[in-house]
Amino acid sequence: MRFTRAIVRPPSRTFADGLTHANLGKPDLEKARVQHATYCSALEHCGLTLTFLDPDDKYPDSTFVEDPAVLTTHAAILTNPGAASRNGEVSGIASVVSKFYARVERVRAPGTLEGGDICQADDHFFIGLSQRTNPEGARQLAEILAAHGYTSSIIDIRNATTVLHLKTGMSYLGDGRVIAMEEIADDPAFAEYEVVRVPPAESYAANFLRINDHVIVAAGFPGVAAAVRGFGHEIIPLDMSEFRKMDGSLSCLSLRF
Ligand code: CIR
Repeated sequence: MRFTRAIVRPPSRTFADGLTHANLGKPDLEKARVQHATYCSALEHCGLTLTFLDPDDKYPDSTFVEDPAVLTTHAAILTNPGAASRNGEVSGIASVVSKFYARVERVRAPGTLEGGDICQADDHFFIGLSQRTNPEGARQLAEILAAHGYTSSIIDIRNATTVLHLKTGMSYLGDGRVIAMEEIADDPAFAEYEVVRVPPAESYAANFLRINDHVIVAAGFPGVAAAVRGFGHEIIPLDMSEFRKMDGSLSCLSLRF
């Protein structure tokens, strides 16, 4: 799967007021802006053309653009975020997504779903059931994906206390390989995949981004970096400290398509 574009939105002045359970302290906005700019340069280095949305003070979590939409080659799907404070982010994302996709689908109430719970593995999608994505939201997405020729499976992370979204704890590296934190590594949905387990001390790095010929990883997690390199990938390590304080990881900061 090759990507050519991504949508990003720099953190707003209200960034530190967003939702978080990380207990890592208040993020430094200036540092977050620098980390975001470095992240954008990394995406460009991977060959992506970026569309920048303006920071939106009304929505402190809106820099995490991954959650209000799911973009695939054949379909764009707007989500219905389970976090009430984030639900209004969808309309802003809808206007930009409709510039690139002729037809845009939607997950509707009572279904809720956030993009962080959706992990694409070639023509298959893992859909996480979480505090943000409910069974009805998952059902609607699976139906939309099936109509566009994709298969999907459900992974229930509602009891995995340390994981906000499915992709907080796993990523797809390509070539049938999943890298996942201990809490979800044994899920039956991965039965036909090669699973590389991430020990608890490095679980933050289970969220990485395979983009074309590169893999962007969170800096400071040598085990995950070595595992990814071991499969022959060139890695780009990025400092994510300020986004981590707000429960955000690498994938959350962009919509790639
Ligand atoms: C939230 O709680 O919604 C944000 N503070 C973090 C969202 C992270 N997004 C993602 O994992 N896709």
